[in-house]
Amino acid sequence: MHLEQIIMQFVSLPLKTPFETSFGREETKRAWLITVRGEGLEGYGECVSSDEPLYSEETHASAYYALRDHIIPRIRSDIGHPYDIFNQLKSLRGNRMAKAAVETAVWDWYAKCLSRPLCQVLGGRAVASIPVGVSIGIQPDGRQLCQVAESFWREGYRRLKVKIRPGWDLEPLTLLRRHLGAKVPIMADANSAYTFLDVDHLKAFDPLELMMIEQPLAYDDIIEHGKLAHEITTPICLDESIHTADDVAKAWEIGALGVVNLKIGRVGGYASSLAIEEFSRNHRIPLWCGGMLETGIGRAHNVHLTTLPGFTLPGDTSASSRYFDHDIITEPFVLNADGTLSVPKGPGIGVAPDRKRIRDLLVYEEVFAVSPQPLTNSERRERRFPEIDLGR
Ligand code: OSB
Ligand code: MG
Repeated sequence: MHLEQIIMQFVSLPLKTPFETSFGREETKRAWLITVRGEGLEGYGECVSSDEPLYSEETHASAYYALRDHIIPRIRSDIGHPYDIFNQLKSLRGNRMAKAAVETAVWDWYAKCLSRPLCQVLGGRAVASIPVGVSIGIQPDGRQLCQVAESFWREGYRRLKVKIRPGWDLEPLTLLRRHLGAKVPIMADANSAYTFLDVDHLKAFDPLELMMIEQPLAYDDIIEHGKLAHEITTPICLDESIHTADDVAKAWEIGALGVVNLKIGRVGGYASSLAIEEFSRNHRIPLWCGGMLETGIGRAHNVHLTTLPGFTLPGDTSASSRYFDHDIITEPFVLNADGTLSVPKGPGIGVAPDRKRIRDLLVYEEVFAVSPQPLTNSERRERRFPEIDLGR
């Protein structure tokens, strides 16, 4: 099978409501959409980089340069299997979100070449739908948190994740627990807002019976997460700390992790995601699929991945309407009454980009030819650095 073209499109679309975390507030979703073309078919991927290097090092600008100068030039046109992409890119350090954007697009394209849904090609279970939860940003006050959380719970979401930070943690969580009762699965996500010095404060969360606390400490504080796990009863879930299956294995070995949040972009694509799913399944570590406020394209990838048997808990892949008034796919994801999203049935990711909507949201576009042979170092260096305006 041969790839001919890779297209990068940068889009900007308003979020329905601002999303606030311990890093800051997001009002707009901006993302690189990747289209790969060949054999008369197209595959789609989305880069989950951010405006600023707060959640991870990767930004939309860093992803652009990584893709243009290093990733796309290494991709050869002849593809036997999407694992080829992982192998062609593994000498490049980091830049996992940028790599995943292309790698996931190639998996979609490959599944379409085989006329099979992506979940089948990935080895997922033959399920019609996947149970999902919702991630709730920091709210102006506890009363509003209770309102928002209750309405998501009534909609059918299977678990509620509450963003916390020092000054917005015990009080609103206690209020919410009282408001919804003991049976509602509630968890908290700190996005690294605490340090091990906060151990006594974090211990005070124990009576809330949270499902887990996600990434309480810094991304590189694996040892401290291990120490914290000995001090608190709330299970620790790692997000920002996990970039590879090896990271999961090491964190597991030292007891720093009780649950894994897997984001395809954060771990560099499907090859790495499948290794993490396998490790978690073999070690019976609860696993769920995280989210990065993706458009319908990235969301479809999350849904297909979540059909794998290792995904034992509802993830953050909510319906399109939770984020956008108007998604960029022709059939947005809707929440079924039983708190699930349906797995699209068509070939590949099974959702189609809404071309008119994308044209309306488009900030920048660039088309690359895929070379039969990877470019040499000097050919890569000779590439020009055009001025680009991402519309900030
Ligand atoms: O920490 O899981 C996180 C969104 C952006 C960056 C980091 C995170 C999140 C979310 C939202 O929690 C998950 C979603 O609804 O996509
Ligand atoms: Mg998180």
